[in-house]
Amino acid sequence: MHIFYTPDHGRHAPQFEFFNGEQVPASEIPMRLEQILRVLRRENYPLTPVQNTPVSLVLLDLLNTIHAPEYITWIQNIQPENALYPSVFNASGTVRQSGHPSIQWGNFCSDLFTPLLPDTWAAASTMAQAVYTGAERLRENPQEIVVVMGRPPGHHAGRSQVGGYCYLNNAAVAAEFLSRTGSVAVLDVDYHHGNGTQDIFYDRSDVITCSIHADPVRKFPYFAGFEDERGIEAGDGYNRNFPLPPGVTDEQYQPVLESALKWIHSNNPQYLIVSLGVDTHESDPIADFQLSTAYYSQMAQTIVQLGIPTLVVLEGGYSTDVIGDNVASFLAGFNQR
Ligand code: OKP
Ligand code: ZN
Repeated sequence: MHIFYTPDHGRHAPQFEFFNGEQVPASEIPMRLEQILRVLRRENYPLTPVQNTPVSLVLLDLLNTIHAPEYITWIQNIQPENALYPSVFNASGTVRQSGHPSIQWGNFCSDLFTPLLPDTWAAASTMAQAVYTGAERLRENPQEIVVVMGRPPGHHAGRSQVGGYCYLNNAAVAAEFLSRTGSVAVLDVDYHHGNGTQDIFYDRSDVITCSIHADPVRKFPYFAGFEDERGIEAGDGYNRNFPLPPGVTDEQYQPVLESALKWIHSNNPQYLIVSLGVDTHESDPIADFQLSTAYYSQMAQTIVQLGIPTLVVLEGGYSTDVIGDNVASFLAGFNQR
């Protein structure tokens, strides 16, 4: 196993978010990764830092492929002095360059949970760089499980619409890169539907996408993640969603995971990317599944049985008391050091 992490993640530290007009404390905070790293160090996992450096040309090319280039150019150049929230959401579907640069956040950001802070680009591009580094590592060492622990997360960042604490789709960076060598499957086990990843690969068959999550009829991202979303054009038949009711237990989750993996296996991908969110845990403050810490080992054991070269990327998980134990339980399921 090889674990990369982003030591500079703390530069992105949102203070609050808005839910239904109310200001509430932010959930996607530096303490999440600090707790994970504390537990992994305690368990003597070797950890490789990926430092913040100017974004590499290869990463920029990958980002411009998976996201609208207008978005990447804008987020790279805007230098907000304070937390930037959209004032007007552009729902027209057409990016408009006119107006004050800060107003243009409304072209891309879809909610009030995802402020753009002065150092958001630094942190988000470093996480994307770490995931790209992990994907390269996996391509050279396919027998090794490669893990990237960093933040902010990415699976809600779509081609040109971002949100849900996500700015750059880290898993999609890896999927796009690896798809140039062989076909890729993305399995998203975060509590929330991976709508950004689905969006980016919706019309493609060389990257198949599959998400197990809370039914969007009651939970974020609300407008995507339904069972009947199967892909379009060349991607028709290459996306699967498994929406679930509240209160899902280990015993109820396991057969759903097996169905998802059976579908992935039937497509014979050369690489597997796991979008790992541990907000499915029973103690998560913003979610309502009932998975136990011990179950994450079983989840990983079930995934590893596929025998596909695997990259694990951190997404959500908001119970800072147990997030480290949950991630460590998952990694222990691979039986690799
Ligand atoms: C990001 B990831 C509660 C509302 C928060 C946004 C959830 C974003 C989840 N204050 N809704 O998938 O874990
Ligand atoms: Zn989540």
